[in-house]
This record gives sequence, C-alpha cells and structure tokens, in this order.
Amino acid sequence: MTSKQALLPPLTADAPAPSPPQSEVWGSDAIADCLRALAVPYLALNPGASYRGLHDSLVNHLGNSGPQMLLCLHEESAVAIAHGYAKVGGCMMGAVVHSNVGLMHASMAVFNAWCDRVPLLLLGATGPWDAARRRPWIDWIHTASDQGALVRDYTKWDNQPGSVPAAVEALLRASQIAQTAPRGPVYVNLDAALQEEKIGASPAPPDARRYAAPAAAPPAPEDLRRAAELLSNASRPVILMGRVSRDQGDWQRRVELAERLQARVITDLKTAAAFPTDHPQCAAPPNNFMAPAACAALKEADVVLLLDWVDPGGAFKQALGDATPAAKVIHVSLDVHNHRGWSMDGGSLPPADVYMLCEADAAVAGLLGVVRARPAGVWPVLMPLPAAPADDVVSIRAIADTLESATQGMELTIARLTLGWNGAYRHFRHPLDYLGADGGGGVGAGPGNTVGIALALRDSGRLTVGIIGDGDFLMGNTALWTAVHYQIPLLLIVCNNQSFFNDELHQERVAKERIRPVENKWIGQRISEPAIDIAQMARSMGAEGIGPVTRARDLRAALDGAIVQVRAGKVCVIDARVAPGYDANMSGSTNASQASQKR
Ligand SMILES: Cc1ncc(C[n+]2csc(CCOP(=O)(O)OP(=O)(O)O)c2C)c(N)n1
Ligand SMILES: [Mg+2]
Repeated sequence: MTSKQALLPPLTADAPAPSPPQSEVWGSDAIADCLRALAVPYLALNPGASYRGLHDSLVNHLGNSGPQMLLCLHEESAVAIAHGYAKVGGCMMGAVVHSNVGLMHASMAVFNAWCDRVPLLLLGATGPWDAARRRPWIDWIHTASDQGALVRDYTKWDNQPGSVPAAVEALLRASQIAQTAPRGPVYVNLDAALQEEKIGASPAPPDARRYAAPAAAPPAPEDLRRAAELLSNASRPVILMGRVSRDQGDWQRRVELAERLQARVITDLKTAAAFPTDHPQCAAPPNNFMAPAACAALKEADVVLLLDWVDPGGAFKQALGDATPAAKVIHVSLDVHNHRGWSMDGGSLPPADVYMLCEADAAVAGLLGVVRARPAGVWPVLMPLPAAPADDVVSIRAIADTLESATQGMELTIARLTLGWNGAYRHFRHPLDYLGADGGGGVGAGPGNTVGIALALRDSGRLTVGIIGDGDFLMGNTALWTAVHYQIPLLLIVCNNQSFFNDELHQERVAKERIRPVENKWIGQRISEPAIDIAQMARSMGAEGIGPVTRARDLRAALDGAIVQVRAGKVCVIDARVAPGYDANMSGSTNASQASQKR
C-alpha cells in the first residue's frame, strides 16, 4: 500500500456526527484500529448484524475514514470492487460480508480474485460462537461451524480468532499472506461476541510496518546462469508474458530483454498488458486463447521463457497438440505455492529445464544483467485486420474503432473486455492500458471490477472504460450504485447482444454434432421479449444512461457525450445493441464455436 493511497481524502461525505472520546473501548474498536494501522484504504461491504460491533467501530470510533466504508448492494460486488482495486497497482483493500449468507453471496467473486492472484482482505463474522450468547433463531441460522470452509479452497488463509489480541494478530498475518507472492484473498471471521466485548482502555495499535510482506526474492544465481545460457544461445527464443507487474520500469525491462534476445513475444487477454502490442517482435495480438500466429511461433521456438503464464502447459497443448515440447523451457513462476487439490486453476503442467521459483519481473531484471545480445531478427509483419464493413451495424469492432477515434490523445485504461473482443482491435502501450479479465471466468464481475479499477485510478487522469457483455452487466450491475454514490467516474460500454451469446455458440456446436436444428440455439439463451432497457437501469441508480444505440453512425456521438460526462466526474453507461456474433479471431481459432466451448 503506498502512502499516496493511504492519504487519499474520503470519496464523498458519508460523514458521521462526531463521537466523543471514551476511556473504555470494545473489541471491535481494537480491530478497527488494526485495520487503520494496516492502512487499508477502503472496506467495500454489505451490512449485517454479525458485524454490527465492527460496523459501529468503523463509523463512530474511526469516523468512517482510513478505512472508509463503501456500501455495496451485493456481496459479490463488494469483493469484485476490492478485486478490481488491486488489479491497478497491486494495492490491497478490504471487503466485509455478513455471516454465512453474505459469504455465500461473495464466494464466486472470491474465486475470481483467487484465480487472478490479487491480494484481498476479506472480513466476515459469525453469530456468537458461545451458544449461550446467541439470540433465538437468527443467531442460530447465521452461525456455522467452520464458516471459513466455504471459501478455504480458494483463499490463501483463513482464521476465526478466539480473542481480541488473536484477532489483531490474525489481521496482521492475513494482510502479510495476501500480499506475499503468489498473492490472493484471505478471510478472517470475527465472532460477534468478541467484537462486542468491552475491553477497557484502548490497546496501542500494532506497528504494521513490522509485519509487512517480504520484498520480491531474486532468482537463484545458478538458475539465472543456466537460463541466460539457454536464451543467449537460442536460435528462435519465444517469451510468453503472463502475470507481470504494473510498474513502468518493469515494462521497460521486459521490452529491453525481448529486444536484447531478439525473442518473439506472446501476450494474453486474460492478464493485463505486459508488452507493447505494436512492437515488431509481438508474434500475434493478445487473445484469450492463443492466435494461430502465436501457436506457430511457439511451435518453432527452440527456447521458451514462460513468465508466469496462465495455464503454461495449455499453451504448449494449443501449439503442439499432445507432443512434448522439444524446446528448452525456462519456467518462471511462484504459482505452484497456490496449487491445491480442489481447484484445477493452476492449469496443465509444463515441462521445465530451468524452473525459476520467483516473480516474473525479478527474473527479467536478473536476466537483463547476464544475457548476451543476439543478432537482429527479421519479423513477419502482422496482417492488419481487414477493413470493417461499411454498414451501419453496431458490432464490437465498430465500438472498438469508434472508441479509438473518439479518444485520440487521451490516456485510457480498459478495465475489462467483452468475450467477443479481438485482441487486434486495439493496441496496449502502457502497463495501465489494459487490466485483464476476471481471473475465474465468473460472469458478473465486470461492473464491480471496473468500479474498483476506477476507484484506484480516480486521481490518475486516466479514463476508466469497461467494455462488457449484457449478461455480465445484468448479473453485476448494482456495483454502479456504489460508483455513483461515492463519485467514482467511469464509462461502461455494454455490448448488448441481448443474449448469453457465448453459450448460443455452444448450443450451435452441439446441434451440429448431433445433426439437430441449429436455429434452436437461442432458446434458453436470449435475453429478449422483453428487451431490457440497460440505459434505464443505469439511470435508476443515478448513472448517466445513453442508448440504446442501434446504428453504428450514432456510436461516435454517444461516446463523445459519455466522455464529457465521465470527465465531469459522472458514471456513464452506453447500451450498445451489438449484433450477435463474434469476430472469428476472438479465440485464436478460426472456429469461434470451437473456442467458446472452453468457457
Ligand atoms: C457465473 C457464471 N454463470 C455462467 C457462466 C457461463 N457463461 C460463460 S460466458 C456466458 C455468457 C455471458 O454473456 P454476456 O456477458 O452477455 O457475453 P456474450 O456471451 O453475450 O458475448 C455464460 C452464461 C459463467 N462463466 N459464469
Ligand atoms: Mg450478451
């Protein structure tokens, strides 16, 4: 957490009436003091009696500042917002959810954050563990043995502390673990009785600096030497850039390493911008599944450097089928520390001739000091996309082209991209130009992730733009209310094909395989009759709603108007009625339906 973030002023005036100082405090006051000592900037939450003690401490003991509460209308948005916030600079904020029911609502978003390897402090609570102190009925249904088990398989650590000092230690440990690579969410469950216990004079808050996460470890010298040897002597080195940092210096070092090695570079749409996509050494535009040109480059490679790539074994499977890679493989990743029995999100196991157990950018910095420059390569020029059709159809491509022309000279952060996006639609030239996907493929995260990203970027001068599907919007849209209430400017462009279209493609594929009527693929998928007025939904939460935009020629005016509004601090939603259909390149396959079967 940077000091800049800790010093940010409260977002809007949810200012409590002053509370006079007291000589005696409660358990939850000490817990709140610890959260302040940890410099947790915000707590996105939905309230509940199980943490009414903590709630009171945040409002009346801390004055609702440092941390500030962000009220959310659903626990899934609370966690999605905290997830988005961490995607920008790796800084951690918190979320608080009520007892077992709030945690159940939150669970998919926790899974997304887990798969995306972001730090996130999730606090929860349970009815009094001491049964003698439970209120009839409600405290009984909201008390569960081992509540943390609900999220244990996709959190790095969880704990239900038994005393106030133990709660303080649990928070320090949770924060340290969440922010130690490979990062991830942690869950601390606070017993209602412990929060509401009077503890006398206020204990001194801990010195959180002494419990900070460790600095990134450098690679082992012998690994570095062997990797440098392989790369320096390679004929056709390829670098796959996956989970890397948002730091501009690290970005520059990745470019320098690729250039010194004259290596081809492959990037991914599941993870944030890692390398300039218009660099001549880029083998292909980033995609959710590797594009044919990326597969071809990987197939030809004699040395492969995997920089914490999501599903590294899967990359080889896409390029080589079932053949074992003949290329020498240098695998840089700490991800093995997060691989567990329940979820298979670690992906397929790659072979590794050198296995560097460190963060990707630590390896890049180390390698830069030891690799020898290779002779200049000659790179095939990537085929530009064919010209967009000169019709008036609102397509994802038309949105991409119009956004490009409407935002010339502006700094944009693309917070999210809709499933039908082709990585060739737009270039990324800065680590904050694009922030990747939801991690766990849990639809509904788009709005919340975008709000969290906009929150972290709100003083950066960057325009936050989320480009999401209507299904994603409809599942997670109430995050918008939080953005409006706390004045977090952002633009959401909803690519509204009035369908869970990805799955129409699945039904099409199944029907074709079974020689059944393809024209039935829309049943159980289309969101029409009635069509949902997305702009009106946005307006109902106080956002600016534009649209429906049904003609491509109207997109520019819609975008220009929206950008003015967002620049003026507003939350803006454009309902763009896109024609169903994905660009055939969306998945790196010429057969979109084949690719979409993977979701
Ligand atoms: C929580 C959840 N439910 C269902 C799915 C399956 N699923 C994957 S993509 C998708 C459709 C998403 O619709 P939309 O956001 O409108 O994008 P489109 O497919 O129309 O481009 C669905 C239902 C999922 N991944 N996550
Ligand atoms: Mg859709």
